[in-house]
Amino acid sequence: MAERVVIDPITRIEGHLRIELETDGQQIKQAWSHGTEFRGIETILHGRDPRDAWAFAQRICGVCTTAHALASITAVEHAIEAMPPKQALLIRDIVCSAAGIQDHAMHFYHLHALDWVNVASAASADPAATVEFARSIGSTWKGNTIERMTAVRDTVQGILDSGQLSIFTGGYWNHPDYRLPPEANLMAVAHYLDALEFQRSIIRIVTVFGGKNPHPNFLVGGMACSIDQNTSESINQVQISEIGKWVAETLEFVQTCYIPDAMAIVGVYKDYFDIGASSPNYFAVGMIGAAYAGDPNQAPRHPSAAMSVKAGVIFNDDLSNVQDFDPEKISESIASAWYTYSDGGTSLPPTKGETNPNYTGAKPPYTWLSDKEKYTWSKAPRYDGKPIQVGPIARLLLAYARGHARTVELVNDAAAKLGISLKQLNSTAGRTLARAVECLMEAEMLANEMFPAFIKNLQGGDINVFDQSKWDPSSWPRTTSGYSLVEVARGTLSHWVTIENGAISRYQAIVPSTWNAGGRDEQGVRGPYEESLAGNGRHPLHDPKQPLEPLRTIHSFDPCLACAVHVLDPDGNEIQVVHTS
Ligand code: NFE
Repeated sequence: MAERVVIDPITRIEGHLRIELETDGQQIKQAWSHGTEFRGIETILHGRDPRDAWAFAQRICGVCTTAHALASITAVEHAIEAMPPKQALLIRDIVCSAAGIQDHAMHFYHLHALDWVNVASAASADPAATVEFARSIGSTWKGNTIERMTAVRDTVQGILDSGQLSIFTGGYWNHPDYRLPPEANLMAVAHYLDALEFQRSIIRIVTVFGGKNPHPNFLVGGMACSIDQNTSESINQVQISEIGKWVAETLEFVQTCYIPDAMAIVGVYKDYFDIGASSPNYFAVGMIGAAYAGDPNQAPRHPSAAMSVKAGVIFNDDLSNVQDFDPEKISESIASAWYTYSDGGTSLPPTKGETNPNYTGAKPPYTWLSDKEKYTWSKAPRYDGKPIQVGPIARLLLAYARGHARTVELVNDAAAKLGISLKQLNSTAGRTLARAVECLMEAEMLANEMFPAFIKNLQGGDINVFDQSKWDPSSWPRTTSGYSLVEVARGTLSHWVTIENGAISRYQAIVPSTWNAGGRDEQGVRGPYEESLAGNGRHPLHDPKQPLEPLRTIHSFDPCLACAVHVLDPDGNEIQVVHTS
């Protein structure tokens, strides 16, 4: 008999994602993805000066603030035909990369690793054997010392002895499907702590160029940072050499710590390459960091390694037939979302998009939302009417299909080591692996291409980071519109703006987590989160009281529901309600 299971909230941060499941035995048969908070930042933007939009739009999220600011200024620049200087665009690439790498590392270690790593087990590990284990998986991370492992083991033991698990409270530490030996668990917990330090360190790159983080400063027409190598008030030689060190540290961390850890973990949980397959359609406009003002089929505004892969769409897992990307095929369905459209329909393209909230769900505190047609605050974006997976997996598959040499090399190497096929990348473990591989390529692009190009330009005397020719609204058309497509950590982010008489009259953001978290459309076709859990009726769920397996799968998308839903927060006749933390 079908049993109902509710997991709410589902993430450690951005906690307004709820998953409702129907199971039979130990298998998931049906799934619904719910964004349970309306935010409506787009509405706040109406009537404002488009040059200020980035500062509001970046408040869509507390994680990918840089991503939204960048998408916003790029959309506005498209509308008013502003062209930032090359050095400003390069600084944006550097900032975007630093933020993207931080985001991926933070996701792997702090938001996902404990789905696979048992912290409690780490207390029984032998530190010397742990160092040996790290060596055996190819980790040459400088933190792999007996002293460090001993200290971390003692810390974990101290936490367990205190009975207060602090940041590790709420884990399902007695779940039978934690498979790593104690030494692997201790190594991973040590790296979890090291990654906290790493992500704090790398984000200083954003802080220097953007003035602060989160919510760094941007500028329509350029960047808000002035550069003068010889003055203390500007970005100067001291800061530039510090950034050089952080860039090198970043590559070192990803190469010696993140990649070996990710490979080792997905290697132990190899059956997860056959679990969690989702909607087999993908698109991307390039590699992570690619940023287009308008149609990605036009030549990019500046050379960027991230844009060396041409935008494209893959349907039905068919990598042999990549189709051209057409922004006009994007629409957002509200068939399952608590909104109305003024034409009475359920689907609109973003250029005509609307954000009219209309909650028709159960009165809180509710127990079950999925028995109504509308059940979420997340719209359901569609491309050519189809649900699309966006994110590292989409970018990796597109780059592979397009023959991008480094991608082909890394993917083939990982697949050979793990004994998996390319098709198996559409899975829980595949999305996690794709993120790690992509992070390595992004760190390589940052260290080997973007930062050296910035330095070379500086050496040539190029310190121009702002073009003011389109700053004054009198230089803009009376009515104009524009959009951006930017590849950020969780997938393709697009902002769409219409400007009338110098003020914003329409603003829409279609966000990576909206693509992945959205619900069913007019045809009843599930969104990617839902499909990953209910697609084949065989997704495991061993114990409804400890829903570790569906958490692994949903976390593999790196959900951010603050972004997805872009003000109302109800609490939650299920058989089981699980509160995760
Ligand atoms: Ni709130 Fe975001 C990213 C954006 S959401 S984290 O990356 O845009 O999917």
